[in-house]
Amino acid sequence: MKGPLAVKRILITGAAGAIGKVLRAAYRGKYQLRLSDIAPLGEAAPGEELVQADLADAAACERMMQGVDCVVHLGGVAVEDAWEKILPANIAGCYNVFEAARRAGVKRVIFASSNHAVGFHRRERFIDDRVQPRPDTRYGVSKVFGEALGRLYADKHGLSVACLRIGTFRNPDRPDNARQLLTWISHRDMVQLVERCIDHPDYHFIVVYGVSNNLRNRWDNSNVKFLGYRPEDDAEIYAAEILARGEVENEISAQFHGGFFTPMEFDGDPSKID
Ligand code: 15L
Repeated sequence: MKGPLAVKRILITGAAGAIGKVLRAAYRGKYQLRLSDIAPLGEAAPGEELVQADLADAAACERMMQGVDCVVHLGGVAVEDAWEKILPANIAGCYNVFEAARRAGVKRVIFASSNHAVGFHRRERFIDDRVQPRPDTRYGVSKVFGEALGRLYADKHGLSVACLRIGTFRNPDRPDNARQLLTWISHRDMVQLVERCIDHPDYHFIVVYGVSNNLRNRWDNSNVKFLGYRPEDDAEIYAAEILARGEVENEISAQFHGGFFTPMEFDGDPSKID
């Protein structure tokens, strides 16, 4: 990063989505917020600027980037979808965001990656930030692409970049099934994690797992202790109740970190996936 980061204005892309809405409410008054989405964003509150735009539109990305200190890039398709949807939103859109940030002199980009970038690692393996990409879907491939772009823009252009491999951000208060005993992140932990990534004065390129303090967590964040992320919630208090339901996870899903994304369109051989 070129010089210390003093954050004034944050651009949140995908601000009308599930994570965006929660961050918007939590950061109102704390940062100057520029909120962008292709979907309607409602009325602007004091301290907010709203930009309705398509991230596949490079010129629109350049305009929304002016005067921004830090981007929280959440925009794009958030689940598996057809390539025709993933390509403009998650590939071209992600490129447009990083490139517009570079051109505008933005110092930091926090990219919402996903556990699905590494979804085909076996679940019995505890994985960290250095494991190879093993996407489980086209969506997962788009997250690997975004992480690679982040690495490029950090090394080549000096942007400070954090890639958040988010687990399951759904129910604010509790996990909903057995896999989420591992992968759940509560809303308040997500707010804390992104805030730490915004406020930390100096890092070059980091990969962080977005997960609560779950007893059954299988993702190692020891590389980013310096951020001071101290998740407050633990899915485990719901474990007995969830496991008593006796739900059986899909045979393929249960073997891999990516869970229910891994059996989608699956016609491979699980025994070959080491
Ligand atoms: C994701 O990346 C998705 O955006 C979300 O819908 C969840 O399915 C989550 O991963 C998960 O792995 O549970």
